[in-house]
Amino acid sequence: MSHKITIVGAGMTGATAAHWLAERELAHIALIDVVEGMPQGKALDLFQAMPVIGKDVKIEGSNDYAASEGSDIVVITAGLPRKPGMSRDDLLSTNADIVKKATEETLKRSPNAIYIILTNPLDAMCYVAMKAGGLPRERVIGQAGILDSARMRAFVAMELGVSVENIFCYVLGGHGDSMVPLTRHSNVAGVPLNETMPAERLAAIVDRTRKGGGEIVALLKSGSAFYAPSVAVAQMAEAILKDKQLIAPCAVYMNGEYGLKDIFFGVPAQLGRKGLEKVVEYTLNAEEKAMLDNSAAEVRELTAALKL
Ligand code: TXD
Repeated sequence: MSHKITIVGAGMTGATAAHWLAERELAHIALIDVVEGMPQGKALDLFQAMPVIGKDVKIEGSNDYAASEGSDIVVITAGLPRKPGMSRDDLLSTNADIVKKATEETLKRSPNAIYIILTNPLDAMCYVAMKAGGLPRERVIGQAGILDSARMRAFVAMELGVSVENIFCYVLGGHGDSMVPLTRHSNVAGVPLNETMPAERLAAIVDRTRKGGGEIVALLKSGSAFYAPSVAVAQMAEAILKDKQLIAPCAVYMNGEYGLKDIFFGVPAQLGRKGLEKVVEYTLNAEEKAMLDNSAAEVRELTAALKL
């Protein structure tokens, strides 16, 4: 296997992403974290699972960026997670410094890497990574939309008792409470979503989706969601390394699409070996466009607060 993925931040999402990635036997993995011994311990433990599942993946843990050398993809999860009652935006300045350093240090050792960002506040942290690395927009992609859409799909599956595989939902916009679940573009085995249940049930699902991250933070008491966010990373990495041209909602740099410029924003993105290959533009009605513009205004404000 010739591919390599570095994950900076070996906490809940980082280590679980390593787990999903190793199961797919996609690439060798380097796990990097500031906590002494922790990435080494998790890497060794995960490697010791490989004989059982029969996957030949090398997994190295380190406190030193030297371990990231020669990566095709760098995943950045390093940062502080939300505590109950804390907004994603409270994390802005602390996490910006962490993401900047992680980008600079990894880029020195992997000049062609494609970056997948997870650290919150997500859309602003993608911007930090792009600026810190002087990267073209193709190479910085934020993970949020696959997760938010998967949450909506899961809630629809619970409601209808239908296989999750039959359910397609698209949540666009910023990764905050103003995200935009596009019910008109969502469907269950081809049947428009709004024909599958009463309007108030659908409205409840839209609301629960928007608050989906907070629901889990409140239940866990410490830390935030990690299984679903990290499997989304694995899906993105697979699409990139296998050049799948997979269309999935991701945070990407807007260059006029959807009438938006100079912010990272969740839109349907086609992923392949170049990273972002193309932004897919849906036809939106006035109400949908207004919801996206509202979400974009929030992201713009937060991005401006970075003062980059
Ligand atoms: O969908 C999404 N985008 C998200 C994002 C879903 C879930 C979590 N989301 C955000 O990702 C969350 O709000 C945080 O900003 C990050 C990481 O969440 P995670 O749950 O993985 O947090 P952990 O378990 O605290 O792990 C973070 C690790 C931890 O081990 C720290 O020691 C490490 O980051 N860390 C660092 N590593 C390297 N370098 C530096 N400077 C550093 N600082 C902290």
